[in-house]
Amino acid sequence: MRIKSFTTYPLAVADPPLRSSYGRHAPYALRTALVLETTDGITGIAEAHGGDGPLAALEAIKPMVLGMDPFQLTRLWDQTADPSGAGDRSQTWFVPGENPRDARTRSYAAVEAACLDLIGKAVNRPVCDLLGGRARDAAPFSAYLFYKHAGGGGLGDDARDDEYGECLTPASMVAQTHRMMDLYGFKEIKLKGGVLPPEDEIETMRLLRAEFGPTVPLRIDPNCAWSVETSVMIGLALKDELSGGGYFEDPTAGMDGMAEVRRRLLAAGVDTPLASNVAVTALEHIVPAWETGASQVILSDPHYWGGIRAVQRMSMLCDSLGLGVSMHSNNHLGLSLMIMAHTCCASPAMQFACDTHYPWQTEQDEIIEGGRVRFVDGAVPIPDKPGLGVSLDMDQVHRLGERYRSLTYRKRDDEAEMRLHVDPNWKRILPRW
Ligand code: GKR
Ligand code: MG
Repeated sequence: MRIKSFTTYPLAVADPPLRSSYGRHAPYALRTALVLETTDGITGIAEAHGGDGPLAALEAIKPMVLGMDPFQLTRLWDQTADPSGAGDRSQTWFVPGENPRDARTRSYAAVEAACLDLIGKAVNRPVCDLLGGRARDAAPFSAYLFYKHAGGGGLGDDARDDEYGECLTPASMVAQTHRMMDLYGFKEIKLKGGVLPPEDEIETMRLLRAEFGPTVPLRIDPNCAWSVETSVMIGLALKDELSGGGYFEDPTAGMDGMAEVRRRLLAAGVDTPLASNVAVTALEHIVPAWETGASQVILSDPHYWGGIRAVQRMSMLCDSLGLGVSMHSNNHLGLSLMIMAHTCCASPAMQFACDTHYPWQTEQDEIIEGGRVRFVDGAVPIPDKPGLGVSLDMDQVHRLGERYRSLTYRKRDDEAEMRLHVDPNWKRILPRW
């Protein structure tokens, strides 16, 4: 069995005007679908980061993939290695998917997922069962809350309904949470912070705890918007709200800043775990994060950490060091959701519910056949089907491709959206508070 074709499909997916310290989401998020076909006529599919940069990086490894035996993934990893090293893959300054230093791990990950999908189809087993067997049959996800402006995403005739409405106050965040929890059955909550002044975000977290109680773990992630001082102040203020299975994610930038926050919180008797998908984005960051105390929970991601098997390796390393493991997300469709679900089920140490942006996308933009993936009690069950368990609706893929080609932008730029709609002088400033 050899790979005889490699086809990429750029996609534009309607996305509401969500806010974070990066700025404001554009009306369409960018993704890429990859389809591999073997000489035996088996297809393997994957979803990856989008935009012209990640697309070109993926196309660049096509010559190495064509003619390849899909079982030889280890060799492909070596072949795609970047001789310049590029060890420092901190994402502090880049919106995820736009860090050129992740090009290798991102592109390899897409090919690996598509190869595992087609191998699963060849041997008639789900992907997570190919990787040593599953630790769980369904992958739990968390309610991923965002402050947002009014609007459901898309433009003009292609605009989506604004399912969650404007949410720029603590009280409206409670309403957003109720809706998302009711629709999906999530059991854990993550708030994307770094948007409103710290006192308003503290109030939001307090309202959430009062409303949902201590059995629903809470996390807050301001994407490094706070100084060490502010992070410590907020860590102290939210001591109770972040207890009981929650965590404090990337309050400040960099390994040193995170380690200092940890030291000061511990000295004040607060041992809330710090989590990161910014200071820690590669295997080589894990030991320093453990030694310095910069992170007690590491957020994996099968899209940019280097694939599903890389996440298995990183979660084993974390587990042996006594670190917790969770999973990061960016805007994505059902195909990525399935890659994330198989990854979670094949990684025993993943003890936190994974992040997902999936509730922010709609049926109209789904590219998998049969429509959106269904959640059961906040989790995605592994289907009793081979490979990733889903197939592509090519009409939808082409429709999202036409939309991609009609856009004036080809990369995620949340600052540009802020300047356009909110403040003509807006810049991402770290720390802002
Ligand atoms: O979608 O704006 C967003 C998020 O901020 C995303 O880009 C982050 O990568 O969710 C992410 C995170 O946990 O940092
Ligand atoms: Mg994060």
